[in-house]
Amino acid sequence: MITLHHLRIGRSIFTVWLLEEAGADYELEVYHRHPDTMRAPDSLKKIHPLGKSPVIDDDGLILSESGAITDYVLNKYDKAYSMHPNPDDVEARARYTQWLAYPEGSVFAPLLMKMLMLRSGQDHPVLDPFSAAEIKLHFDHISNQLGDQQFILGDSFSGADFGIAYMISMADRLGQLEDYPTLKDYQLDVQPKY
Ligand SMILES: N[C@@H](CCC(=O)N[C@@H](CS)C(=O)NCC(=O)O)C(=O)O
Repeated sequence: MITLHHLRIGRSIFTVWLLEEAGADYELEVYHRHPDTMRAPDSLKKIHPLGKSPVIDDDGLILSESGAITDYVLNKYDKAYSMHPNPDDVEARARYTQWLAYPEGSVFAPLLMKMLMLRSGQDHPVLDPFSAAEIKLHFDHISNQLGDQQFILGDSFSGADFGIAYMISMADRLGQLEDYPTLKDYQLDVQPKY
């Protein structure tokens, strides 16, 4: 059985959603952030040296990184390939992998910069314009990819939607979606209902 080491509040709620959609057999081990520093407790480092969440333990296989966890869980549970492309379809698989890696690999960093600047309550002459330009670049790109499709890779929901949904929800919380009404609608369409 999978144990999800789930830190509140953060991206591992999207891993809970993944496990639910995949019909996986799982349990939660819940952790809370330090109220002042907002960092994870040291006990998470006993599970994985980075001490970050999500981390899963599947009968001794310890796996971090939300995109890798999505890939693993769907390979294991989505045998009908309803939420991820069959590896025999090499091009579809490559496009899917690109959109699986993109949120954490490219979109998160400028959002984190923005979040830390808002938390500091100070403008920064270098980081502010850089993060604003990067956020615009990435959310224009996501918005163009989405177009009038319901999901990021077309008309059916896939593993790539979990990471994209997390970035869009974070951007919304940071007040960055005012120019992207379709991304606000996407959020309402794809968020978990439980
Ligand atoms: N790239 C990693 C990021 C993991 C990560 O930074 N998780 C945050 C929670 S949203 C965390 O554990 N932060 C606690 C800390 O750094 O102390 C992934 O995709 O899972």
